[in-house]
Amino acid sequence: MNTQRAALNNDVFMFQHEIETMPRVKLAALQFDRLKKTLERTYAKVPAVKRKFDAANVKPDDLKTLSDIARFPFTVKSNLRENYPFGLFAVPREQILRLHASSGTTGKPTVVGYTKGDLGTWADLMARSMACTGARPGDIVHNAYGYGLFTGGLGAHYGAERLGCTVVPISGGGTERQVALLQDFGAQVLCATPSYALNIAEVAAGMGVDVRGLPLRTGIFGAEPWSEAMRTDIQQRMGIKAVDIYGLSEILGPGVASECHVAQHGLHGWEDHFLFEIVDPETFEPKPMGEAGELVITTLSKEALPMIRYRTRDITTLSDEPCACGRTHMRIMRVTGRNDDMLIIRGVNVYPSQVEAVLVGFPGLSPHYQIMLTREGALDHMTVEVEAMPEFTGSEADHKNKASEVRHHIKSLVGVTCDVDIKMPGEIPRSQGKAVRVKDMRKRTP
Ligand code: DLL
Repeated sequence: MNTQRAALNNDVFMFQHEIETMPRVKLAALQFDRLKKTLERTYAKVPAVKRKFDAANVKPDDLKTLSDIARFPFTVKSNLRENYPFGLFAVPREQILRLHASSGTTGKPTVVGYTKGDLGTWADLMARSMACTGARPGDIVHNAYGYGLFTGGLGAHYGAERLGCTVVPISGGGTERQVALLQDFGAQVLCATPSYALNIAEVAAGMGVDVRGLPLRTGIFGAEPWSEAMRTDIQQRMGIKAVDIYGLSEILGPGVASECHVAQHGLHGWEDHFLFEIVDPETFEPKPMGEAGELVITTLSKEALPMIRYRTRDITTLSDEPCACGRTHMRIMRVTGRNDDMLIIRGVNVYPSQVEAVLVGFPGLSPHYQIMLTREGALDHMTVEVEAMPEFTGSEADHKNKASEVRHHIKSLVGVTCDVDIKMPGEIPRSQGKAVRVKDMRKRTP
């Protein structure tokens, strides 16, 4: 193991070296074997899934090659709600050691469960993901993901312990205290949503603390869409490497995929545990490697809650190009946004992260923004509110000029016409977890 490690880039430390560098042909064989077993078990144990397969006239035996997965029906979020709370579990409730849930905006929460085996797999995959981002055994991990029903806090917690790190289980909020503990304990690794990391950096600056002077080295940021511009901004402010991590509770929680600190370009999706597909979000036809569409994931090892072709609603592309780090698992490129977060403004499709890419790093602006949606007659209207930098002490006319400059950039780079309102520092609400980027006031206007 050590000699193999030494043969690779010195910088590359892998938590599960043999698996992470497995030749793709072997990986596909492992996937086929695990997929077959997952289909058989789910069909036998989950009546709601059996009914769906039967209605689609397909049986686990119909899987002859990996690409036959396209014959099986999708699972969507509403299937979890219809079977609330435990109806999709494939094991007796007594074998479930942990529940998590996401609140959602309407109706019942989505409930997910884990067996002892699932919790072990999750800790392993999070340890693998964290090592991939550059965390090392012995590091102090300041974990500012929320603890509780959200999977972020406990997911990162057990992964960091599994890797051999010292965990500071601080959760989100109490930002001045976060800064004090980052100073006192000297954490090397920060786990947070990117928007909360920005909040921490800002509060630190207000307290006269320069985060760049602290031992912090790596930021493991995810749970919400963020742009390359935001990465550059956070890296400069905090003097760290900011690395993307992806996951969703229905599939596992964090640790489904993770960027490597070597390339910082796309997230290695852990293919020994998940099968990734991209489908056209309208026709649901499979899309070839490299084409954008909706990410669909099938679990290959989950015991409590196996998921067959779960439609994530996340828009991205897959890449099986070799990576500089030596890992062979394919990469999920940056998730630009969710299907259901896409705004249609006067016929133009817009993701908030595209607007973010224009705003962050724009001279005179701070990276705090919000998108307000209103209705004017029959037309939807978008106003982008963004804060001026504290140093930008222009007159009202300067603010107007800046707003019109930003409006032009959004028009030419994103293609949408909007208003821009430059706010004073501190006027945009700060996030402690997943940032609320869009305020939809259309329902309130007649
Ligand atoms: O957000 C799990 C997680 C925790 C991931 C901590 C990473 C770090 P959910 O609350 O179920 O789970 O939300 C899942 O969040 O479908 C995406 O839309 C979005 N998301 C998660 N990670 C990223 C990312 C957790 N790196 C939903 N980039 C997913 C963009 C992300 N969107």
